[in-house]
Amino acid sequence: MQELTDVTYEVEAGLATITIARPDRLNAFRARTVDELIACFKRAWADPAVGVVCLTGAGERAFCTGGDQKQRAETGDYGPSQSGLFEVEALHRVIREIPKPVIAAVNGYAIGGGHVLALLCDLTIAAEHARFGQTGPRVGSFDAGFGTGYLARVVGEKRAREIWFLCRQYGAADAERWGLANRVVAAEELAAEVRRYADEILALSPTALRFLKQSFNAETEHLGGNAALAFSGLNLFVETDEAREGVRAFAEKRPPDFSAHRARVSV
Ligand code: S0N
Repeated sequence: MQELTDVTYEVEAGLATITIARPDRLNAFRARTVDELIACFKRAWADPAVGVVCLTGAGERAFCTGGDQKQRAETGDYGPSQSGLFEVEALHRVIREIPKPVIAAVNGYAIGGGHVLALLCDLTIAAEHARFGQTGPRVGSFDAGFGTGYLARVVGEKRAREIWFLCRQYGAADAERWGLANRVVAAEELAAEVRRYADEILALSPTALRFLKQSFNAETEHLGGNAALAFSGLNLFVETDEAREGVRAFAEKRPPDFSAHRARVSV
């Protein structure tokens, strides 16, 4: 595995913890971050000493705030990657496909693509100050694969549509009530609660857990096809003036003005 710069990886007593370590950008991911996350998930998959994986963010402010908008404003993309591709779709797949339970420890903002990462984890434990939400329609992006279809499975259609159509933020209590979080704890209790969940899981049959995870996944596997379509659409959309207005507005710390682009959906 290449040297880790954006992510840390540690294993303790059966629990692998993968931490996005870019706190100065509220743990937003660039292409390299995504490569490293995939490599860490595969390492946890292959390690017989690991039975549970925890995904979290460094510091106290953020789990992950999605794609790195500053990088995007600077270079028009998410920076270099090993393959030349921005492998977010592959990251989504490996979180689903690793045959070991994945726990999101949401220690602050889970926003945009970061919200989708938390959503895709098997279980979510949130700190009381966690904030959940999507921002794509404000910043010129969308995740119309698992980010819509699986979200609707988890929270229901009306709530999923509200999350995407209003781009609001929701607190941990709402997230627990809506089924986005299994449990909410005080920030200082988050790591201990993840450890307790992991220890209970580690006492169980890994083969039974593998079959169960694959069975749960089978019910929503068709959404992978939607995801492929959605990312194809997104790759085209991000080249438009409409999407660029979202990127520019974030960089300039002002609200976006999409009014000139309404004609596109009025045909
Ligand atoms: C998280 C928010 C709400 C926090 O607000 P708050 O508390 O007021 O803090 P800030 O002062 O705003 O933030 C502190 C510093 O952190 C930087 N920062 C925050 N988020 C990001 C980010 N995502 N990228 C880069 N930097 C970030 C701030 O700029 C600030 O820095 P300084 O102090 O220098 O000003 C608020 O920060 C917020 O709304 N953040 C943006 C969230 C967001 O819109 N994320 C992106 C959403 N879209 C995606 O994730 C999609 C990407 C994707 O999945 C994709 C996949 C495949 C192909 C293409 C794409 C694509 O979209 O292009």
